[in-house]
Amino acid sequence: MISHILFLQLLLFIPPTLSLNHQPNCDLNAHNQGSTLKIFHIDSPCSPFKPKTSLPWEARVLQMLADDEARLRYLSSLIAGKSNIPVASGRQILGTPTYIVKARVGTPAQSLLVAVDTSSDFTWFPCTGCVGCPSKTGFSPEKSTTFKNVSCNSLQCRQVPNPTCGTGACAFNLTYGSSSLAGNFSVDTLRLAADPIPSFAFGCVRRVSAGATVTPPQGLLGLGRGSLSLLSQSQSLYKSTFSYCLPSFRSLNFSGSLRLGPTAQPIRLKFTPLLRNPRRSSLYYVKLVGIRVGRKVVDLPPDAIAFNPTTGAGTIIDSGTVFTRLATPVYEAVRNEFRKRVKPRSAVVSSLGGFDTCYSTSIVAPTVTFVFPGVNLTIPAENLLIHSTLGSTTCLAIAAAPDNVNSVVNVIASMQQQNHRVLIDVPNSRLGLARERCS
Ligand SMILES: *[C@@H]1O[C@H](CO)[C@@H](O)[C@H](O)[C@H]1NC(C)=O
Ligand SMILES: *[C@@H]1O[C@H](CO)[C@@H](O)[C@H](O)[C@H]1NC(C)=O
Ligand SMILES: *[C@@H]1O[C@H](CO)[C@@H](O)[C@H](O)[C@H]1NC(C)=O
Ligand SMILES: *[C@@H]1O[C@H](CO)[C@@H](O)[C@H](O)[C@H]1NC(C)=O
Ligand SMILES: CC(=O)N[C@H]1CO[C@H](CO)[C@@H](O)[C@@H]1O
Repeated sequence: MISHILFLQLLLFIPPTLSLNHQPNCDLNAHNQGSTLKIFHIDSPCSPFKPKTSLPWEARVLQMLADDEARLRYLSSLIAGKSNIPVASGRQILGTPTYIVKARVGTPAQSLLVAVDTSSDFTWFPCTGCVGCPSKTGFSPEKSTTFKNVSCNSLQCRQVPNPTCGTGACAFNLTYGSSSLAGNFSVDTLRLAADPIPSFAFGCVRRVSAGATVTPPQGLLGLGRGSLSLLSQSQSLYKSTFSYCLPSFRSLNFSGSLRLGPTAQPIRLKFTPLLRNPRRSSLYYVKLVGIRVGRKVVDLPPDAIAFNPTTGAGTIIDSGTVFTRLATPVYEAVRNEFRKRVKPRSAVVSSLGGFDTCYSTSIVAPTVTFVFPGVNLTIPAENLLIHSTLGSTTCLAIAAAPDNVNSVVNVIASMQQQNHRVLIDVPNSRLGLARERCS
């Protein structure tokens, strides 16, 4: 039954150039009602950051895969007490957070398009006169009547990465290997959709170390679960509850939504326990108990999927990594089963960059199902397979985690979450999932 659905989806697969002529509604305010924000892919026609030169699809996909490697190292480095974050080959890793929302900061409000990152706590914006920031358009604290520097003696200052004291104001320095962001820890009113959040604490970035190409250009909204995150700072308003639907990056004209707070959340979801790992306290962990390829339950080494609060190992849901990454033995077992079940059996496997399971002839692929207590997340073909521009190459869009990451983190990434509603409900320690066509 499931494989029939997948087969249908393959037949119905429409190359992007032919898809519905959907005019984007680029008015970021249009659906910013209540506590719901429109969410866009950073390359969307509605984004001012969309690439100026359009790389061919294959090159873009491979670039995203390469960026993910750095992201994985970043996630894996989020070990309590560790502040030095390694960076891959000089690329900046605040990473590839690929979805943006509109935030308004200060009084009167200044609009910024900030990346949402469910695995970061620290929110920051580039501030006036920032040396080395990629964008001239940031936040101008001097134009806001509600802006304040956080004092060095405050409790908040102690939670900041590498706090130092200038002349009474709390300063931070986020280090990423050879790159870093520095500035003053500040508070101001943050407005998301219709909600004002007074005295919201964030990093006002004044300096970026040379050589770094900082993405995202107008800052980052930290939706992690640690103490400095938006959720921790808006407890009374949002109660550590939010959901999102990420639009597919194949339909860049579509938008999704980020819905903050417990009200108006969908109810028809399936839930699995949400776990907290003290070793990586910003991240949203779930318990992966198995993976099916088609109907076959793949034999996986238990250590490679186990949740371990001592080492930080486990499986996380992340919005900033594009392609799902599995610990090498897990990936290999899944990939081998996938290859076995691809029809026709004579299809020849090739590779494309970091993807090692590609086909240049037309295939029928099995489904892949992530099994969590309470939810079986069956990945539909559109979230499982990457097709080259002309439809001539199809790859399994999952890869092995880089070998050098310390302790196992399996990452369920954004491509596999696209067109799903993901609900994070911290008070009830549960994560909800349902298929939803974002628009
Ligand atoms: C997206 O919108 C742009 C601008 O309206 C249009 O030119 C393009 O054809 C659309 N693309 C898709 C895939 O619908
Ligand atoms: C905050 O600190 C910055 C950096 O030192 C300084 O330029 C600014 O005047 C301070 N702003 C306020 C409101 O104290
Ligand atoms: C952050 O601190 C490091 C180590 O002291 C320093 O080398 C770096 O230049 C600082 N970063 C910025 C952007 O000032
Ligand atoms: C998930 O699939 C398994 C079969 O592998 C089944 O036993 C279980 O009931 C399913 N769970 C849910 C929540 O649908
Ligand atoms: C990086 C940065 O902007 N640090 C400043 C923070 O605020 C203090 C006090 O105003 C300054 O002395 C620092 O230079």
